Amino acid sequence: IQEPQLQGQDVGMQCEDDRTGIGVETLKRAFLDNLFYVQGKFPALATKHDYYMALAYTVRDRLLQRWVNTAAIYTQEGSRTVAYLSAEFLMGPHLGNNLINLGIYNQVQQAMTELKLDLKELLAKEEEPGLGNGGLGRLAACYLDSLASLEIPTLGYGIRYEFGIFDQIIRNGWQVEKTDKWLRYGNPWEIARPEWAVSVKFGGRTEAHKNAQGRYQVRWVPHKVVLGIPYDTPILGYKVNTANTLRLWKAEAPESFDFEAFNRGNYYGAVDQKVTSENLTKVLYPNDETYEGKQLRLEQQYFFVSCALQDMLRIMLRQKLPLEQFHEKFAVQLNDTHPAIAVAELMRLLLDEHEMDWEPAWEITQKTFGYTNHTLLPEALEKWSLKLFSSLLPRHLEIIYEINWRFLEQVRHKFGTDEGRIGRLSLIDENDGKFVRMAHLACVGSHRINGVAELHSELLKKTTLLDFYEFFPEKFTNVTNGVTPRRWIVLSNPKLANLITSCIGDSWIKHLEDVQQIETFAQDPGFQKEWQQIKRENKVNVASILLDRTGVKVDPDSLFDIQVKRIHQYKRQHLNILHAITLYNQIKQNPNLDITPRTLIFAGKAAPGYYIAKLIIKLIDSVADVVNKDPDIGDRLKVVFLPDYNVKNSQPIYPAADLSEQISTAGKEASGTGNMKFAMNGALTIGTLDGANIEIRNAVGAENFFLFGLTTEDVGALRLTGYRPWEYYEANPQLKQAIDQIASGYFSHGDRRLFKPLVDLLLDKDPFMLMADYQPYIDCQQQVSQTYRDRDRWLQMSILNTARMGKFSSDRAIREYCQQIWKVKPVPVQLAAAKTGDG
Ligand code: AZC
Repeated sequence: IQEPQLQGQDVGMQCEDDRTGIGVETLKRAFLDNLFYVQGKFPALATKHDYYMALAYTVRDRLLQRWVNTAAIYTQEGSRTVAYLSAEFLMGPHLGNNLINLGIYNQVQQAMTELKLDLKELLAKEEEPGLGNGGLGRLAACYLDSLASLEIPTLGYGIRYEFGIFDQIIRNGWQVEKTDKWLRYGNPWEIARPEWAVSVKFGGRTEAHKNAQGRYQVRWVPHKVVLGIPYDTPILGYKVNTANTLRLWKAEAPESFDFEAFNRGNYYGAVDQKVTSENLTKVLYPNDETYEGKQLRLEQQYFFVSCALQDMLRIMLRQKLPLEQFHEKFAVQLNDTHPAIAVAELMRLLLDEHEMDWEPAWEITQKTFGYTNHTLLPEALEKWSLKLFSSLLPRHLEIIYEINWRFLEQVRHKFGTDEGRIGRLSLIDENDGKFVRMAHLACVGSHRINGVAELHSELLKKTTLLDFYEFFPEKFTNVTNGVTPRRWIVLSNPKLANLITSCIGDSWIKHLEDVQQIETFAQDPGFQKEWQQIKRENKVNVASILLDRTGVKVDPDSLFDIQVKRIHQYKRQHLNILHAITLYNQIKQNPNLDITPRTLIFAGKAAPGYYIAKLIIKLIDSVADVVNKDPDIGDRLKVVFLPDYNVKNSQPIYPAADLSEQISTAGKEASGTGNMKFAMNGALTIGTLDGANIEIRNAVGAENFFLFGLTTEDVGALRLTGYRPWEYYEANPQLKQAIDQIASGYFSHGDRRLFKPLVDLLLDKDPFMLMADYQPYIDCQQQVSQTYRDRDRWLQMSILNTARMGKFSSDRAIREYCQQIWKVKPVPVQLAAAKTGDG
């Protein structure tokens, strides 16, 4: 089928009508129209969900005008485009964000009020697409927002998991996982594009054949073929006309019904192929920073990467661009190693399907890719056994061998035959079985390699990727992470946003450096009072959420001390809980103790197979149970675990924090992004010199940051000289008491076995050095409590934190990617230009 050529004059609307207008009356009419014609309901029968859907479609109509125009301009201009490849996109609810970016939040709120509806209630109805685990997936979402806001042509490519990250419930203190059926009631934000489906091959074998010119080529004869169907979601930038595309792929069987099997009388067999094909994109693997060597996971990775690259080739052909210009048309970013197979797949497409020679194909490939590493944890380094790899991707293994052979030749040329070095650099790990090392493939196949904070990028060069750094130092760079102020301030903390805007105007929303201007108000009593009032209202809001979801009543005037993130030993939620136990014991020993009242709030999911992480949740819940019920303690200390942490539930949390817990073992947290969200919203940080904490502290000033603990060098040195955790335990009565209580069943109704694995780990190996950092942490927390009592001082510190966080906008990060890695420029979209076709 010939695709029609898009003409500028065919798209766009001439006048404000019900699909584009943004006046309150127009919005009301359009909303009721959608309720009737899309949901098939009239107000008397409509549910809250119907109203949500009607509003979502009303907003989507307004996005579509911009989306279609954006596509038209990119097509007309053949714009250089960023392709962000990520197995995870943790987008969060779309409606609120789209209202902000369209600049129609207030009008829509008024329209709903006039219709006797509450916009907040409708926003709450949206089921978020939880298509990611945590850090890396949420970063991808912030980056899409900034790319659109900066008018950079972008395609986000990923997987349309039918079930995203599990819903967490807490039963008797334990995490229980529930399937996330986010598509159950339909998804108004996506549009399926079956006309752009592609085929993806798996398994089978390769064979040589002669092409038309009599040249030998390789042909891949697969064992099975799966269809990839793209589902597109518009990603609108903030107050611009740019609406980019998030393109997620769903797997389907090429022929959903096997008539031969059916005619043989095998009805179930007839649908079998459909079922197995669709399993491919059924569920997101819920592991955060540990890879699982599962076949289905490799299938998912190859599936979406192949779909994405084939889609890019289709776009090139449609725009009549020669394939030799692939790297000029697309800058492809690999979000960690999950899409690293793209290096071999692009080679295969160019060599086998488009009959290019090796050298030009390899040059194009290397110029196309950039690779971002997100963790130094060894258990996250993906490697696939040769057996699995060759059975699933036989042609790719051949290509990887060839890449490896040529690469190691260059290594020999540069360093001579240093077999140790060659073994360490090889794409094939032969130490203990044979594996394909995906990080090595990504490094060799990319022209840039970056970490996500200064310390992390330095450590990559010194440790994990040292040999690669020595071989091609020019590839290495750093881009410190950032987060979008649209979702994480404007949408999450509207009161604070309004206060800032009333003082300095609203330029800060696009240029977060401008928020610095509020520094002049840091000591202004009137401004401080309003600042404090807003924080208190945000805390009252979270207090009511906590009461509603956990039954625990907390005092909004207490210090809100919050740690929200995935549960991981290196993030040390258990160090935080040791502080809780210490405070508890101090009050028990001295019932009249005048301490700063605190509310400790935890939230986060544990990987379902990560036993110690689940036990840490159980410990938090158990300590909470004892502390919260003890009449001696009263309002001086409360501990709460808020279930089911996700983007939606996190939005009210950051604005309500007084203290942000960023207490990972130094050298383990690549960057962190929650640390940024908290500080932007005026929380002070208690943290180690790890990840982006270091840069946050430099930005806000050491005097406005609570620092404690071992440095990365200390951790290394201590490990070398012999770390003996039990010595800290023996020498410190407070620490000993806390550990002994956990061990003796004080928090577990006398059950001594329950927490034994955790206690043994801490006293024996303590791989994350809690014992060494305990006393410095407790001392630092004491300082926090003291400072909190000086309200003016605290408020000033809080204001200065927000004021100095400009650097941590994802807009800054994306500008750096554009300059250092992608070499791509903005392409502004004018609605009028696309209409008349004269742009
Ligand atoms: C996370 C890092 O742990 C976190 O420090 C960082 O801020 C975030 O990425 C974004 O860069 N890593 C992951 O989510 N997952 C993996 C596999 O690293």
